[in-house]
Amino acid sequence: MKLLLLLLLSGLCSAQYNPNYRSGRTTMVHLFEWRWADIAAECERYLAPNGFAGVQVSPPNENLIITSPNRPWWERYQPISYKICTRSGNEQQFRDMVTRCNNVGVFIYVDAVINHMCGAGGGSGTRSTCGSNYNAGSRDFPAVPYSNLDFNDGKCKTASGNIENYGDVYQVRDCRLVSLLDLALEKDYVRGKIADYLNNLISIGVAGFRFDASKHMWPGDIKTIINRLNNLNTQWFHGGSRPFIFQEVIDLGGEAISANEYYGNGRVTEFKYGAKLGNVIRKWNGERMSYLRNWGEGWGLMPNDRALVFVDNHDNQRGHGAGGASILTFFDARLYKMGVGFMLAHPYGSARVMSSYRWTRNFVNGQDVNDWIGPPINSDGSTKSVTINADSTCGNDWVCEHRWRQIKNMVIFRNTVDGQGLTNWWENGGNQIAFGRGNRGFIIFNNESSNMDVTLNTGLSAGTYCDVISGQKEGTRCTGTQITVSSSGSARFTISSSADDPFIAIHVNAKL
Ligand code: AAO
Repeated sequence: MKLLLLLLLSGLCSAQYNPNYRSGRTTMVHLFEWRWADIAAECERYLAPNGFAGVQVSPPNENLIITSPNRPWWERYQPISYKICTRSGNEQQFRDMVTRCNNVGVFIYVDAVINHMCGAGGGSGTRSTCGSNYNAGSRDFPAVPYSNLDFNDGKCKTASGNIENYGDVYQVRDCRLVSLLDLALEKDYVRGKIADYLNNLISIGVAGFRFDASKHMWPGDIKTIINRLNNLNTQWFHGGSRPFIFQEVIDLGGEAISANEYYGNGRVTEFKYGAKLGNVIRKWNGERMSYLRNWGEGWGLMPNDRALVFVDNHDNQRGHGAGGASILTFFDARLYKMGVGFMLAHPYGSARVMSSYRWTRNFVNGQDVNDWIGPPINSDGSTKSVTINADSTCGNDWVCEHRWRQIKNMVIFRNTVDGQGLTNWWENGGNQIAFGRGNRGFIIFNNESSNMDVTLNTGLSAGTYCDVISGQKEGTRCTGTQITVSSSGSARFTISSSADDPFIAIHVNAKL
């Protein structure tokens, strides 16, 4: 009885750190700006068959329509109400997506914008994605409803009303982030409205939330909102399952607020991950891949069970948020695949893969002046659908990194080696490294300008394996390089420095 209680309690305590994935699945993909109808189809035709665990979706609630510039992606971070009604689709389409994705075991994680409403200069009228009336000047959002009593204007001490100094905790949490009207989350009424919104999503069947701009909310306020959330919908989840929570806190060090203040609430986005890994793979600042031998907490990253990790996100792939120039993106495809390959092979953290749309960058004084460009649109401003080409890539300017063979196969690798520690580490002191995951998988990188020819202990059982980077196992044949593991577990690897993808990954489910 005591043991049962203990188990139950420990289950409850760890609950919001657990993404609730189906067993054998490990990785979510952010389908940035996708329409609900396209996500539903993608769950069925691609994500479930390839072992993806979940999808982070763009904010589903009604937002301000911005026409100057013309429909930027960031208008979705300016809420007008909690009606499910955006360019991605209406409530019925959202429900259909959640149902269809859940039915194939791919769960939905909502980007929850609860720190603020639209910008102070957002004007008034019905220029919102569901046509709801609002008045930013008088702080009136009748479709929630919120009034001027529900914002932090009185509390903020800066002259502009905006955050002016990230060194001042009170400014960061009580003033407006880039002029966005800051909700008074200490008010029971505001907490209730937010909890109602999130509980509506939970009842529809979502499995968890990204809390946008968490640095700008007091951790204790977030906690009270989490405590008001219902358990997940038992149509798809075990009774008593708690929503997965990951909080967006940018902590690269050197500021008044640090990520660890949020560990009690849920996981936290680890922005150091992509920034540091980008430096390593680019070989900037004297970094080398060999230094990755103690990657994770050994590098000063947050505790493994608190970290939500990613190579790039929707902000830092275009110079918003933080991370700087080192961030790897699809624009640097060869390095990007190595970075994502490393992340998915390495046991640290809960991993998220980015899936983007293409835009034309235009750097003026080192700044991309096209960083605002929204998703591909039709002439009426509606978001273009994701079309699928014969070779399984995407059309209409959707990049679909998650469909790149190397990335998709590394998601399967991560699933295959799940639960195994990091083993058989090898390095040449420079930019050639290799490691295994117990007796389930092995990966090797050559990020040097010279060719590589090494024989290493893999930890795998004897046999012929198909490299899932240069190709993959299809039926009984291998479309890529074949690797022979001897009875002692060793194998010879040769990787040309000019290979399309200078890394090789093998695992037990790709054994011939
Ligand atoms: C838009 C316009 C604004 C306008 C506003 C209202 O661009 O000019 O004032 O509307 O009309 C997104 C866009 C914003 C957009 C907003 C609303 O990115 O451009 O504003 O929608 O439409 C901070 C926050 C972080 C936030 C990030 C962008 O802490 O939470 O800014 N990310 C989320 C979302 C994001 C969204 C919002 C929040 C708002 O992911 O898409 O904004 O809902 C430092 C701090 C960080 C801070 C950055 C950027 O980072 O540490 O906390 O992020 O500055 O201000 C080095 C440092 C690093 C530093 C970095 C940049 O790397 O090490 O610490 O430099 O200085």
